[in-house]
Amino acid sequence: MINVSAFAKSLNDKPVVVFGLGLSGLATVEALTQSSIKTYAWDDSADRREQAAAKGADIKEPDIDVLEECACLILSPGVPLTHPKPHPVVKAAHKAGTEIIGDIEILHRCDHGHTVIAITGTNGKSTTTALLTHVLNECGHSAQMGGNIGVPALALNDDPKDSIFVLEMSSYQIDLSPGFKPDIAVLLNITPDHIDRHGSFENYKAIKHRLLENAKTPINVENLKLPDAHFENLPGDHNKQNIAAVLAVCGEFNIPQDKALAAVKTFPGLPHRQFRVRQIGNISYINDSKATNAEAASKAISSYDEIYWIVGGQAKEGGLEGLETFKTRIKHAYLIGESSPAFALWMKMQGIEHTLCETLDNAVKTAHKSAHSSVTRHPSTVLLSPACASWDQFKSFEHRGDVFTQLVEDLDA
Ligand code: UMA
Repeated sequence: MINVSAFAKSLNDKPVVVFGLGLSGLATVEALTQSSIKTYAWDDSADRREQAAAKGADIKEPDIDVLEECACLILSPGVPLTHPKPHPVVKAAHKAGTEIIGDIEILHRCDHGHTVIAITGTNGKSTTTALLTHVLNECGHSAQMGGNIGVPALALNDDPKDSIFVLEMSSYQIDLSPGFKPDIAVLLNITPDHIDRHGSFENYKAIKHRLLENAKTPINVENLKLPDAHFENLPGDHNKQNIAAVLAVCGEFNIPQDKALAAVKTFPGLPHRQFRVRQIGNISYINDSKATNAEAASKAISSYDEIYWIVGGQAKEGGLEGLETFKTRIKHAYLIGESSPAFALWMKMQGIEHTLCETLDNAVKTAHKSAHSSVTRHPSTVLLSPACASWDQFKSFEHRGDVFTQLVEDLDA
């Protein structure tokens, strides 16, 4: 847990209010109350409110009066700041003249002394964050990962002091970190995503670029020469961009390239990102549930041939646009979720054979059956790479990937 006493001092004895008590909100409450900061907290879920109360928060719905009393509103990244429209608590904070920040801004204001590397981009940021953390640790440094990857920033270990913080930053988190100045910032790529939350692609791009502009050492991977080496046999969705980013950061720590590349080769990969769940005969079952848009799905689809593709969910703007390039790799598609009517139309236009399966359970069983009854003897892949958000049928992409893994493990060999 991060010691937030420096942040506490900056508050001049005023309380703060935490809105949204998910992973990051609850960790924030814990860090704040440990430093004896008077903390109001609210979540629409009663269960979450109870958890925050147990950590010492004062449960109060933040109306204008509460917000006027507070030094700042600490907002969860999942709560709309500007689009599709500001959450009522955001409007109330504006009226009260109360600053709105997120947990990573608090980390920045803590005078913690750790070197901070922030990684952003539309796709590949979790893999790069995990890969870089792995490589730094293998090369004699001490590194921890946090942020969007699932470990809230304030839940990182403050000790040892020489531990490097590698933070995956979503656009939502950057938006809530106006003063955050990382030592190193990495921008991997930008393609349209999260337009619903940022209003336009221009706005989304501007937010991502702000991270680079505020960094002491900015690294824009799109301007780097990508490595020539081949890494096709590594687990996970490694690609040249991840590796270029890792090598560039390692250069800042004077880590020799050959040492960094040797460490890249021992990276085990991340679950839900082109993770091989099982092999039955010459058929691989791949969990790529993290692919929540077409661009991310293209990484997996371009990596395999003879694909039995499970796709669909809550569609992003543009749907499957761009994936037509890979249609010859797809043997059959199995459509799930609310995007099915639109995706079926797209499949028809591309001449891709498809089956409406509605649920993941149906899709896994049907894909398994057709892959095994196929007359070809080529290696083939049952691939969950949905190109969609998961929220129509699942709690999260992790939940969707876990369900897929269980279904695959339950299949008869
Ligand atoms: N809430 C309300 N009222 C509302 C809206 C929300 O009370 O009107 C409450 C919800 O009940 C919930 C909380 O606010 O309890 C929302 O929490 P959250 O969605 O911000 O989620 P956390 O659990 O705090 O997780 C966040 C990140 N979530 C999002 O950005 C949506 C996690 O990224 C991150 O791992 C975690 O902090 C730790 O830093 C997840 C994510 O989906 C993986 N990120 C998006 C992505 O990768 O595309 C950006």
